Amino acid sequence: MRVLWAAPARRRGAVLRDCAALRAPMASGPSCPPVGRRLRLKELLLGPLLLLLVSGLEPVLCQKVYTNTWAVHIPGGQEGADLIANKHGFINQGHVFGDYYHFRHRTVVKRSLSDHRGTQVRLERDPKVTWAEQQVSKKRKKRDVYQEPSDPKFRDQWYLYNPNRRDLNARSAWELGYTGKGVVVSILDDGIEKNHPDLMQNYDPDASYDVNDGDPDPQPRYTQLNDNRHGTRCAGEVAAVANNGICGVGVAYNAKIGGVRMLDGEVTDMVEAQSLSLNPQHIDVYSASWGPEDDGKTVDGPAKLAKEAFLRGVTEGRNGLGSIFVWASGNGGRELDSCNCDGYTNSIYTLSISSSTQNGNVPWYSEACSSTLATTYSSGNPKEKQIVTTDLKSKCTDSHTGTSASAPLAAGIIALALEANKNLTWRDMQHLVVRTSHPAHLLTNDWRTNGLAIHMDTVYLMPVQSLLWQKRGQCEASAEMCDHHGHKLFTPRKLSHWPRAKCHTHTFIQTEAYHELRPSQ
Ligand SMILES: [Ca+2]
Ligand SMILES: [Ca+2]
Ligand SMILES: [Ca+2]
Ligand SMILES: [Ca+2]
Repeated sequence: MRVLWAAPARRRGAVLRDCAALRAPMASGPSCPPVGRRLRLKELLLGPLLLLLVSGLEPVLCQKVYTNTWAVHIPGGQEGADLIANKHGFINQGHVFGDYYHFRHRTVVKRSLSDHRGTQVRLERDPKVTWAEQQVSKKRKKRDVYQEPSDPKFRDQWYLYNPNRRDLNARSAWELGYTGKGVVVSILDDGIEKNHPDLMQNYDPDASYDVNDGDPDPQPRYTQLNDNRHGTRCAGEVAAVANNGICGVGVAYNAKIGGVRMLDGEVTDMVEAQSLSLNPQHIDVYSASWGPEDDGKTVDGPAKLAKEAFLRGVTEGRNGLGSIFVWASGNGGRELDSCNCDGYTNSIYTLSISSSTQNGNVPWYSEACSSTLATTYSSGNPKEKQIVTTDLKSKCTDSHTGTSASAPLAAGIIALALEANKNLTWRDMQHLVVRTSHPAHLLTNDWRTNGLAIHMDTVYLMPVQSLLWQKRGQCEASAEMCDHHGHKLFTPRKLSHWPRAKCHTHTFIQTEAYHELRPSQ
């Protein structure tokens, strides 16, 4: 049984469930910027998301990103250049000017942090070649002036940008030119209205599939009660198109968006696995707003194939950087359900996202648990505003709710960070989310300092608002604190350094785990 995490009704016991579901380096310039410039960059990047970006960019700011293309100088004409290209494993992509040619190597990876010395030397040593240089990717920004989206419902998207600063501060990222370009997000749900006028332009068929019917078209099944609107609503939060005169905008309004129709039928282990592993070299972020029953009694999680899909996703997806799985933490607060008993949110491979209301309260449906990594806005009491997004039948709604609405907002924010730095691993992203999350005005009585206190204070002292909020335990379930080879990622000695509370020590351990999992570069 899988439950959709949208729109839980306020009446006791009336949690809505869908019956169908019962089932920059920047790429680096030539050299490391001087300290002064780095500081200015840092100042520029102040701001919630921007903190996210800073943390992501700093390690690579001085690193070159090598492409699989070479500029080669070969006197004597095109035919000779073709022969040289062939001889050294290149394709001649054409003539630039004079005797310069654009070569692309057949086997060298597209982007790499190290140069391909052997290929370079072989080219240079070829007597017909007078000069050759492996091309380095350079970051160039269009010098557009930022203009606020003109969409009619943008003003109602209080959580994206708000003069009172109770927002996700998406505008700071947009102002820097980050809008999700080149990033692909897929919503695993009950389908996506691909021809919705506010989604069509960003719709990506390669990030979409209909697992329920076994065809490539994820169009939702239409019913009188619009039961299958959930996926379309989640999709608009990520990537509704900007400045088209329709509805509002997505957080990452230039990202590509797809949908997998997988909740409108029997949900089996295989259906979940097939959805979680769709096109992992193309899709960057998978967003799921569903899970086991939120009834306070169910303990359930991914079975054999779905587990395997998560593992393959993080190890093989995105050319080894790892697929990013964003998960809604669940709506069982009223039933005292715990998201720690939900094997999807508590998997170390998912970024589990909870909700805060417009006024900064913990919503009545929110489940308190330590596997929650961060919080974004969503619905609250009847007087608080809800989420504006695309709706079935080409409509626009201002009443998307629950943790279902929070996870796609996080997926959109993650898409912005990925645009800024494509080289972030799945694990880097979890760290960015935790370290850059910020209490802002969130009202809750269970704030505690955790093992990451030092990092959190650094973030907290900066004059910024928060993009994602950290709250509560911040630890993953201890049973999961192993790497995928089953090796323990912490030792009792480390535990004893942080005796404050069980949960908090786990946060610290997660950091340790990160260092062990991080690929050595
Ligand atoms: Ca279909
Ligand atoms: Ca729009
Ligand atoms: Ca739950
Ligand atoms: Ca998780």
